[in-house]
Amino acid sequence: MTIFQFPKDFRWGTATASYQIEGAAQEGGRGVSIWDTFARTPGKVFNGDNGDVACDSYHRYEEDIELMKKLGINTYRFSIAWPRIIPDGDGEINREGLDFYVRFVDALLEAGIEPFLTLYHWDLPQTLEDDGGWGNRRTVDAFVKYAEVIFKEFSGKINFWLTFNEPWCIAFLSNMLGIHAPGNKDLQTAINVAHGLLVAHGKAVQSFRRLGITGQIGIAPNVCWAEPYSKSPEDQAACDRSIALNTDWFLDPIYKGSYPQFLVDWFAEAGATVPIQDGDMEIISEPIDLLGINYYTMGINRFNPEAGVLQSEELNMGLIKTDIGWPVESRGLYEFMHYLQKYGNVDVYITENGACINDDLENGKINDDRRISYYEQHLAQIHRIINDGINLKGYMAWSLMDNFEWAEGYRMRFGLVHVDYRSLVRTPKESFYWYQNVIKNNWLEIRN
Ligand code: GCO
Repeated sequence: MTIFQFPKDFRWGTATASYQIEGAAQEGGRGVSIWDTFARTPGKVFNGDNGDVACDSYHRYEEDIELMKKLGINTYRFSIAWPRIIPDGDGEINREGLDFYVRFVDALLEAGIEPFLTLYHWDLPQTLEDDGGWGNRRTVDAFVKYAEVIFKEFSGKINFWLTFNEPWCIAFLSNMLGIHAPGNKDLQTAINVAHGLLVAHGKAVQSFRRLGITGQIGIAPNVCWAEPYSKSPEDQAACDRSIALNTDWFLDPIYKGSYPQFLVDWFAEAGATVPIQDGDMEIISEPIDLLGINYYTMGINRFNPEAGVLQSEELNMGLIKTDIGWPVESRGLYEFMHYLQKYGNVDVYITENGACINDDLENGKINDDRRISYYEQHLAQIHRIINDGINLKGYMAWSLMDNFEWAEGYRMRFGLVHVDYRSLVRTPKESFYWYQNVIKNNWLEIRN
């Protein structure tokens, strides 16, 4: 048996996102988001599922907070639905929507749980998308206005802020690969979206400073770690492109004030350019305080001219996979955290990490041992990373409960708590009790 002790002030948490758990889509004055529209478009989401009801957390948040208390987390990451705050994107403020989050944040604080707030986890007001979305500066300005409403309302209560969750997904998964809302399939559109959201991020951080808001602010990219299939320079270059498009494409502008040139050149070959306006890079590189990192899996990649715009093909290496098909490989997290040191030893929180394991209730229990094993491996790496002197300060498991898994609908379950989508009954899984124990001890015991 091996014991890994964690630092005294380590943050243990879970994460969720508004559209995935709230439901109540037509209540409280909420406007329509691009995910409402996308989910209603035939063929986009598995089984035609949508977030109209989801986990009904809009009504059941007190029950959810009871679960968090039982779990023992000291931090909870959640996101605010912009269409609840400004239903048509940049018009009137909807006090009813704001009040919902005031009640929620107060209840978290009352429970002794630190709220970790994400401003944008993908539910863009549809009106803004109709007018060109993130590629239009109107959306950028509307985001800053929305962010300022939230900053002012929650200053003094929130100490941890994130502007955007997974910029690669917002830009490329949603606008080049077409898998997420709004579902465009165009490289230039994706690059425009990426640039628009970076400018929005920078402007929001500038407002945060100007308004003297409490706490620290940053952004949460998702990591794609990739290792080359062979020693050939082509395979290594393919991996470099995959890694860089997820992280460097966003973090270089923020930390260095410029895009990674090798990718700019690569995209130029494909006929796409970044629509940089005067002053943009100064805005984007406004210093931030922390980074959120979302990590799930890694790939073994090779160069293949047929493999999309990056010509980087992920190979099936026969590794153990979670039920969504992602290889279980914690090593990529370790490697990536060292790679990240090129930006300096910045404060990092793992803002998402978890496994899709679709085990269901059997005799009133969910024996999700494969999820426990996934968490064990990743927490062991995190312990190693901290021991290497890297400023990794907290860990948020994805997710507190099963929820709407975007294009996969409800069939893919990532929760520590099982949700019966008919009755909306919540049942803690075995992994919940396992995590509860880790948090209580502040150490990880490896079974061997
Ligand atoms: C994400 C997503 C989550 C997903 C999770 C599992 O940020 O990718 O924030 O919403 O549910 O990653 O795919």
